[in-house]
Amino acid sequence: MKTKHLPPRPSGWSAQWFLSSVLLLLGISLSKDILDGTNFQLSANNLRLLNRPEQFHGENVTGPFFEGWYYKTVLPKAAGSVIFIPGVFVPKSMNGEETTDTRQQPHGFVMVIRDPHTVECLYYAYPMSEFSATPGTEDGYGFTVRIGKSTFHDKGMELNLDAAALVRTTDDDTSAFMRKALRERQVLHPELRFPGSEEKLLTREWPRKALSVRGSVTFLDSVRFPGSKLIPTVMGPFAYLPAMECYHGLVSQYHQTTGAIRFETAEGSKEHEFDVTGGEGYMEKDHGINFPMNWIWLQAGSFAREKGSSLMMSIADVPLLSKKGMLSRMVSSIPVYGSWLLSKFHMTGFLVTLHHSRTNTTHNLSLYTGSRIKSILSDAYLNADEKPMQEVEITVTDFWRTKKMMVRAKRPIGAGVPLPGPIVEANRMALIVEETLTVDVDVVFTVDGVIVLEDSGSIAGMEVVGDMKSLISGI
Ligand SMILES: *[C@@H]1O[C@H](CO)[C@@H](O)[C@H](O)[C@H]1NC(C)=O
Ligand SMILES: *[C@@H]1O[C@H](CO)[C@@H](O)[C@H](O)[C@H]1NC(C)=O
Ligand SMILES: CC(=O)N[C@H]1CO[C@H](CO)[C@@H](O)[C@@H]1O
Repeated sequence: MKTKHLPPRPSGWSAQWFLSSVLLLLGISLSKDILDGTNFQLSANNLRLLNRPEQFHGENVTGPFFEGWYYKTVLPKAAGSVIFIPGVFVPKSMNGEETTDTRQQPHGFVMVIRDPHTVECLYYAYPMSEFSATPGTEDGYGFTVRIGKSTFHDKGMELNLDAAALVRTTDDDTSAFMRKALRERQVLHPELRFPGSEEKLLTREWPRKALSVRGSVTFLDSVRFPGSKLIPTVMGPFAYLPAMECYHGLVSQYHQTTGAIRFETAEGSKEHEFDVTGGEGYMEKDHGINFPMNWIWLQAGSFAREKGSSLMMSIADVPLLSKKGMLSRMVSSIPVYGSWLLSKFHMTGFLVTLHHSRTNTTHNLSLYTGSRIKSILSDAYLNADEKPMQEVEITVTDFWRTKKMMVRAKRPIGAGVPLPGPIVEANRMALIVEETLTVDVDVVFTVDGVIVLEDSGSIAGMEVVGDMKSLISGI
């Protein structure tokens, strides 16, 4: 007779083992910041604003903390784009140490980048007393952020940025960033080692100009991300974890724009004016304590055939233990295996959303929907004008393998604008990413082998940051 009546010990044991591992992991991710002794308030805000990714999450929060709203406006006929990033940065407490470096103090900022007529990222800084954020009332969605004399909200922005508030990037900062960007490119594209290639691979230094910005832009017919209980934001169920390092929010997948943006010299004469009536826009945001280690981010609208469609892809190496935390110090102190073990505590997360305008559907091929990134291929070559180009091809399928998306992004190397971001190790805002504003993107999206969208977007934005080998090996 076979003894089948007793629950077999080994599997009972492994179920317990499994359960406690899951609980341990959950405990680690929930409590790592509590163990760090910081950002308790941030976790509380994250839970309170679970369904409101567009809102300010920094009320009463101690540093390190950052939050930024990304407003992209594409000019009519996709002739270029202008991007505004209002936000706030709070470094971790310096224990009374004094600093005269604005980017190392708590401050509000507005970053401005544009193409054509590109200049270096204009960085307007304001004391915290000139930053305020209020939740909107209308259907519980609206929000307003005021920085200095400018206002940013869900239906547009009123711009009034004085050249006097500009803070320049230091030469040290610039050259440190250039060296890092070059190193990363050489690792990713060893095939571009032809004579003179170093120079061709370099990030360009853009002219510096003291400019003021005035004007206003109004958004029409914003397409929001359709949330639900399980997927309250584009982060999906991850939105319920209150202590992640970085949260992403999709505020407007697509909208149309009216208005004008005028750039002036410090003396007040017109430098350039962009008419944005008939333009298109997109808005997302980020907040948290740190950026991911390595990431690819791509956002494309302005599709040639299916106007109103919009694609967002974000693939990032996400640490599960904060580097300075007690647990990661404990793990890394384990002899021999410590640093290897610590390197296992990260995962490659990805968010992929495609709003398809003709069918008014948002397709969601993010990690939490069970989707898979089949491949990330990258290639670099010289085009007919001897200009170095980078091509990144990403293929994603959904859980049932019925939906398939192939995205091919093509961008000129070294034509992006270096942007500041929070650098936790340095406890300040410093150049962290080069954003390319002139990316061509081909998308083929099929359902059950039938083509739903086959189109090309232009004036897309793209960032490729950090160790791509590690990112790709994690998928
Ligand atoms: C922030 O602090 C103020 C004053 O202590 C308090 O009234 C307010 O409720 C706090 N806000 C949050 C979100 O905790
Ligand atoms: C698209 O669908 C959403 C609901 O998911 C609806 O609120 C909106 O009005 C629709 N837009 C159009 C243009 O039909
Ligand atoms: C497979 C899946 O869960 N897809 C969902 C992704 O998120 C969008 C927006 O909330 C939903 O509409 C999809 O059903």
